[in-house]
Amino acid sequence: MAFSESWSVLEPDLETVFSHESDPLQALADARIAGIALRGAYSPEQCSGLMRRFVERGLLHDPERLNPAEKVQSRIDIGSSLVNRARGGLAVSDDPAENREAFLEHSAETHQLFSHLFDGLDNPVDTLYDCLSSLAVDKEVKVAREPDGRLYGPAIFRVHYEGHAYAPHINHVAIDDKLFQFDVSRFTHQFAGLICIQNSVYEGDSPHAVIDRCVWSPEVQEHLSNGTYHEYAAQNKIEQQQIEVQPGDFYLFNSGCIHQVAAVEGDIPRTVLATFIGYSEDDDEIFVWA
Ligand SMILES: O=C(O)CCC(=O)C(=O)O
Ligand SMILES: [Fe+2]
Repeated sequence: MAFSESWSVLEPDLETVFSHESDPLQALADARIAGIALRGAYSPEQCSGLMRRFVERGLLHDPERLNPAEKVQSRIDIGSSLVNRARGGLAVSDDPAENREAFLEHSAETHQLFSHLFDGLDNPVDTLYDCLSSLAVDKEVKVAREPDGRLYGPAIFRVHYEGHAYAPHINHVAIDDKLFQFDVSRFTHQFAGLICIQNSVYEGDSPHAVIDRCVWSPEVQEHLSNGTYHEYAAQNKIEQQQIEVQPGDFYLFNSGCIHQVAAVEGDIPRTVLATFIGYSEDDDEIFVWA
């Protein structure tokens, strides 16, 4: 995969994106562009409404009642996470088949939860899928599913508290996670598609995703594993693009490129609605999951 000279495009609206790129998702797959942002895809008022809803439903701590001495988790997830359930901290067993079953069961519960969680609000998951569909050329965007029709969780809310950071990493179900027992491992490329729900503004600043002009390779992996990636990036003058977003903005990047998010500071949790996206040039389906 080669980068062209034009490492750019974080554009405000669909028209501008398409005037630059006739097939924006292919441009992302080729890592010719850093990412795409569709500003104001979901309304900021609805974002605040969602945060209140999570507290009302007991899914998040009430920020008004938080006891500073009480240590909260550094991240709360609302939804199902494939990697966490199939391989990571929420795996139920050493047996991949059992983990697969547990993930698909949890995903069914997420579909059930999301069927009423947004009552009276705009459905942000629908908004995210609409954004993706509007960018897809001749491909159909759908919730990821196994050959027997069972659905993956459609998206996840990730609520990040003080101290939470993402060190430089990639997300790719085949290359990184080696989850070959799942149909999503068939896709060549993996993207991350998100809606910013709340920024953790602290002293006027908030952390945002930073995408490096660097696709995964075994050499890069060695630096990621050894903790020497920052030196490697500096030595090789790897360009970076910060995707600065406001509540309601949809953003999309190639998660096979090294990316990171700096640590949250202060009491306002950085909250996103997040998905992963499977994309192949020669596949007319685009699968979305979390
Ligand atoms: O929160 C973001 O903007 C990106 C987070 C991320 O890289 C991930 O969840 O893998
Ligand atoms: Fe990531």
